[in-house]
Amino acid sequence: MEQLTHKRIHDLLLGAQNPVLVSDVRLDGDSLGSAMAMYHFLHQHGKTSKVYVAEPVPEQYCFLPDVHVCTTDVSIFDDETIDLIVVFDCSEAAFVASLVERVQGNPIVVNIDHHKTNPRYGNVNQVLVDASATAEVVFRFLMANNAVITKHVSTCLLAGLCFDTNMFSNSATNENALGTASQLILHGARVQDVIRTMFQNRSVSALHVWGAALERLTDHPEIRVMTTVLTRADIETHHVTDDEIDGLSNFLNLVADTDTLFVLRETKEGGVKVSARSRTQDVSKIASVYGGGGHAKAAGFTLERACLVEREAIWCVLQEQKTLPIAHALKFHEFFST
Ligand SMILES: [Mn+2]
Repeated sequence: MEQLTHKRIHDLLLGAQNPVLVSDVRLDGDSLGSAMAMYHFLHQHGKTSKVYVAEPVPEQYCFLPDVHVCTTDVSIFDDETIDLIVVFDCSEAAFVASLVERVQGNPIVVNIDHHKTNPRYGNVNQVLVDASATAEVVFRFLMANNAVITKHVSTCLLAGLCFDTNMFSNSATNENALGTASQLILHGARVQDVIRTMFQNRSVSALHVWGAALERLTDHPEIRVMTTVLTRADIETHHVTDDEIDGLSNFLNLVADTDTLFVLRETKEGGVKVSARSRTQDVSKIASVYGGGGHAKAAGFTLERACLVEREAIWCVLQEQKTLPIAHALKFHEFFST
């Protein structure tokens, strides 16, 4: 089935007159790298495609070849000649629907992903949950179709793979991830650029914010959970973007002596975003209960109309006029055994 779908997507891509590639609504190294790899694949075949991103591409990704072709202009979808929309690394059906709706014609939607929570919203779905990254799904697509893997394609895919495996350190890292990376390096991926850009370029301000989060780490040893928080004040005083602090959960997950880790941070929109990472628990369960999603070992959700407050040295969630310590607010004891 996987091979058939790879071939079907190949036919659709090469037959399309006006294909548009779409990154996840929350842009990251994997959704962007995968979309850009496909852009280069199409380019090799003499086809131009547009690449839509819901937010501007962060500075750190400017090393990706031709990444400037990405556009945040949603009006590109007001075009009845669009006949194919390929979405990468995105589980949010509503986001995709909002884009597809704008097209007057009847484009085919191809959904390429690896998230367990992907609802299979496409006309064609290639959701491979055993893949460590969508970049690996794209790599498997290229191999299945005997495509020539160029330097540009390799660099884009390696960026995706390195991002999702946190540089081959998290539990998504398996032999396939390492095997794929090795193939990509053989095909000329700019490995040093990828590593440097993704992991070695934290600004002093970003590290100060990490420092605040480190100081507030709270241990719940009976359930092997740790939590920490970041407020808007932390983020805004240090002028760091949400994107810059994204790596914090991954970093803590790598170094903290716990099974499961929650990083809570206040969002611009007046909610609290919760990122969960675990070595042993399926955190996608708690994420789905709170309306989020993700993978077994890395998931997230947002508490709407909520903020974080410190009460007698305990960080609490204030929501619907109730102030509860994080462990109570998120009902940890229902999800994690003692
Ligand atoms: Mn991914």
